[in-house]
Amino acid sequence: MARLEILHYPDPRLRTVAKPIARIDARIQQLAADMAETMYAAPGIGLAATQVNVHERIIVVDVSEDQSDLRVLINPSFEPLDVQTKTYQEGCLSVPGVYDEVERPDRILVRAQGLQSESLVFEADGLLSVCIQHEIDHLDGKVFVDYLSRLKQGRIQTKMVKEARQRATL
Ligand code: QAP
Ligand code: CO
Repeated sequence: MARLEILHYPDPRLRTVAKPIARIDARIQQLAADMAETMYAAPGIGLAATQVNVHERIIVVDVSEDQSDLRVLINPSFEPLDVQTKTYQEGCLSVPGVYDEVERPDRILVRAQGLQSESLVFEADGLLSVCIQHEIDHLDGKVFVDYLSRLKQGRIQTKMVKEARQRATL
């Protein structure tokens, strides 16, 4: 097990589109374990491989209160189940200290593979739905701040660059 380093916005590597995973082997199982450890240590409720600079389609999510509901989703996709949307206050381990509202479909159907290559198909709503959509966005090179106004994006970028400079000159 190992904790992985998390890329911070506006790192251009967060814009990489991740490749499908063809074979779920020991390497992917190790990656999933390391991603889960990294997410729990943060602590966070979701992490995409893109955020740890691995550009393959795998995410880990656990929206439970007590870290009891880990989901590892490989090659995940979703479709909205109705037109209803919901607005949530989102955050991101790649944009620490920044939270803002994003509107997304509420009820979704999720398809993915599990760690034993099994097919997973399930419905999600509420926080789990938001979190899965947020993490799939990462695999497509998107960050939640992309949904905010240009003005807010600019302010967030300035804040993040300033904080990165401060960390570098400690
Ligand atoms: C995505 O985000 C998410 O700013 C997962 O200082 C978040 O785990 C989906 C975190 C909210 C839906 C709603 C953020 C930790 C964790 C921070 C996270 C921070 C420390 C974010
Ligand atoms: Co994120």
